[in-house]
Amino acid sequence: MASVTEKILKAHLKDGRYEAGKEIGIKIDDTLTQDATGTMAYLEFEAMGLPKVDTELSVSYVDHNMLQTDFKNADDHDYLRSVAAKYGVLYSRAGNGICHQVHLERFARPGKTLLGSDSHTPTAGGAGSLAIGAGGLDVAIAMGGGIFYLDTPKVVGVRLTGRLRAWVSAKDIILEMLRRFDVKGGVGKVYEYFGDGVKTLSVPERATITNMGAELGATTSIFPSDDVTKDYLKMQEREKDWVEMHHDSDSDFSEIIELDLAKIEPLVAKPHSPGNVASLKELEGMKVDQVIVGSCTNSSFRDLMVVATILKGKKINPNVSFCVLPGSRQVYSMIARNGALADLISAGARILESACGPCIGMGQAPRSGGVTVRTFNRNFEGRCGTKDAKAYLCSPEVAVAAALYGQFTNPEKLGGYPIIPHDKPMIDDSMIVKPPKDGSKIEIIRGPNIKPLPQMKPLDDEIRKEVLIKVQDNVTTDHIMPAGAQILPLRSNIPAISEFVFSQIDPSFPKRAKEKGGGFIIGGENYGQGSSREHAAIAPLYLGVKAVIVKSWARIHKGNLVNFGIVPLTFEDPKDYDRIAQGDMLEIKDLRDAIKKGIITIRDSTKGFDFNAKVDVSGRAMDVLLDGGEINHVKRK
Ligand code: MIC
Ligand code: SF4
Repeated sequence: MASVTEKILKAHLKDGRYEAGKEIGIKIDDTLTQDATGTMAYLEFEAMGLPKVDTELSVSYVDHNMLQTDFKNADDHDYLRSVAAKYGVLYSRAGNGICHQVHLERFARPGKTLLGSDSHTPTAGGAGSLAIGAGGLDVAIAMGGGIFYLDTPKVVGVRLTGRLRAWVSAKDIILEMLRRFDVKGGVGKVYEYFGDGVKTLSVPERATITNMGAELGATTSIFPSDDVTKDYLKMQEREKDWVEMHHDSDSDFSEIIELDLAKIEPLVAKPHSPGNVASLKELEGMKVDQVIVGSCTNSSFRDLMVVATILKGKKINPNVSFCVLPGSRQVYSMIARNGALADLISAGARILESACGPCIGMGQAPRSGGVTVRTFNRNFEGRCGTKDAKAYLCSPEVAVAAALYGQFTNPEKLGGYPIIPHDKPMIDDSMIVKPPKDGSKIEIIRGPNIKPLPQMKPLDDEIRKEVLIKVQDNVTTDHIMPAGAQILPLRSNIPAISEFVFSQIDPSFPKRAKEKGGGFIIGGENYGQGSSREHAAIAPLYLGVKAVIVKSWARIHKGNLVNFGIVPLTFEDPKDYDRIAQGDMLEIKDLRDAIKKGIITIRDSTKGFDFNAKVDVSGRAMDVLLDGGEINHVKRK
């Protein structure tokens, strides 16, 4: 008797005992990378000195760094193309679409494990894959056939009953989950959806839910693999990838959440957190400046057809800038062939290429203080590129109503709910380049933007350094290592990108860190939530950060710190957080011994008191820390 999650994890178990909270090692069948994290992941793979990837399937996508304002992003694309050919990785070219949407269409397989260097990898859970986001180094190790370690999650069952009302869609289901559980409610958990309501949702709708499950802090989210999954795979000409997967009994879940789909109403996440969810009713009448439909959460054929069908014969409000980004080339070609694209264009939509684009601040930044309404999954302050803009997250239905009326409006006002055709997908994988059988002769192309990885040293036994910065609860990796059109092109150049660490919160951080020869970061609850970018660990490491002491952690970021030899510490008594200030001198002695014991006494010599912090990591991670990071650890072994 087991949940789908447990069945997949146990079938892939390579190390440890399956028991909630305990660390296990699993075999990874498939991997995905995207360009913004991928350059680093492949540099790390190269450093391991292996001749080829050792997975069933590895795909490298280009979808984030698409604005080519100078040589940098194009250099990165060339590097990724050549490295994929050399090591046996499929290469999805720029223009083929957003990694998660393309992966769902062309590769996601029920019952398999997928590890991706992007936090929204759980999108594939919509097709019954156990899909997890991780740092690039974890993915590099998995590409080499290595084990992926995680804490055995609690499996929470989410029982869906009933059917969504007209004008309410999958996005509202995940926003309802976020309304209830907020951005750290899912830490240490997998949300497994089940119940009668599941069959009312198509695979892309399920994927909207598992995608944005990342915002709950969950390890992943998953749907069963049923006849709907089978039909979807059949449409994608991949019926052979289908296996049926269901949980056996309700007692397989550690807890059950009840969601009556008929009771869900249109919801909106307000600035500046995906967990800040309100009913659309509260916002009706509020003026909006920009509306964007796209991102890996809501850019499927279904989503775009809803928007295009509503807009047919209508015009966008003259005060609104309205943009659409199809999630994949497949979706793009389908709406082009069936005429929906023409309907969007004549309504006044600005059509952008199939990519992440504005979701990661690559263009379309709203005006100063503007209100931007997006079908995306994250609305952290400044992420859209305009620091004082206010970003709201909602369904395509709510977005299109706002675009037509120029203000938040109940989409019911639009009349009858559109009927969406079930067009057969256009299958054309010609933008996915297959690697040659023997890639050994291939020369890797390294433009001047590709800089080698920084060297890592074994852990010091004594540290006497200042607190370089003290931050609040729920600090995201977008705060630690911002993205956007200016900074993202530096992802393969650590010295250059490190100049932007904490630039949203305190632009003087990099200079101070260098002047002081490194030091400590103090954080609150859920430190490092959001993206999987390991640059939020590597760049602070480059600036000399030795340890980060917080009240609680987000999973992926904590793993990334360990991978790069920065010690993640947790206050034993969270009240000690209040006693420490930026600039305090902290002293640690016998650090190597303390790591093995799991507890450290730290002296604040400025204020003259001692406090304890836990080294809350597994025995394996302790060894990694002692060796000064995973690369040294692997080399030593
Ligand atoms: C994001 O949505 O924040 C990103 C950009 O896709 C990141 C990855 C990155 O920072 O490159 C993510 O979600 O992991
Ligand atoms: Fe791209 Fe946005 Fe999805 Fe991240 S969340 S993968 S930036 S579309």
